Amino acid sequence: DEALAPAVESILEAAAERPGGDEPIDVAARSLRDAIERAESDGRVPVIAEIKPTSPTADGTREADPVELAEAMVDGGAAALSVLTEPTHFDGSPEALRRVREAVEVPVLRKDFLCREAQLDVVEADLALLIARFVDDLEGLVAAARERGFQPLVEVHDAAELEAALGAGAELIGVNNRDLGRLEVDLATFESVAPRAPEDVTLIAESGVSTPADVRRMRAAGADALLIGSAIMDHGTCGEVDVA
Ligand code: IGP
Repeated sequence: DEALAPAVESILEAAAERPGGDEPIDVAARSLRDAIERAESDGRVPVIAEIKPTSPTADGTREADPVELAEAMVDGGAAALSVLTEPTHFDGSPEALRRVREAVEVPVLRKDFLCREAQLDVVEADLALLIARFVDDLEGLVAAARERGFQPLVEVHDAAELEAALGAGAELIGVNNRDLGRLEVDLATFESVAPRAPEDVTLIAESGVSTPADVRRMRAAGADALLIGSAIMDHGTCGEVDVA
């Protein structure tokens, strides 16, 4: 197993310490699959636009208000949103997600490094990210997320993790083009993993999509939707990438 970047090690240490909620929450989730279908039928590329104040690979922190960003993203055509709730390296917060979800009608993904069931109970969201590499009992956490009404989105980076995600019952799978060892992005990651997924899985290409050519490349490789953070945060709109 390849070593993790030091920043990722420290994110995981912090995540292991983070408390959960006191009792299981119960979410009436907005369907990501419906949101993707709506975008397709309106002729928009299905984009999940991410609100990420900073990250281990960003230079500096963006100060913009999450709710203003969220509204601009939805106006710009985003099918869904992703909000970082990780506090130590991404400047995220559950409170930002709560405010965003209240302000928009599209599905909202909770982007974090969840490792325990009770950590699902911190804030309501439509989708919860579960990173295959970092979750010990993936099948258990997928089931726990569903019991609460969340749609689990399982993140993978290679064929073995894809198998683990499928074995755990994942129906929504994100292929992260960024490898958490060297923190480098390679769009060929999605291209190599996507063809191995069954037809009925919803596949999301994550990370490193920043130009219309990147969008076309991921769509050609079978992406049902694209998760885009930095490129949209830096342009303030989906307009730049929202081309077929
Ligand atoms: C967005 P980008 O390169 O468009 O900013 O990437 C998203 O894929 C990335 O933020 C991400 C992420 C994660 C962040 C993918 N998986 C897991 C935190 C945790």
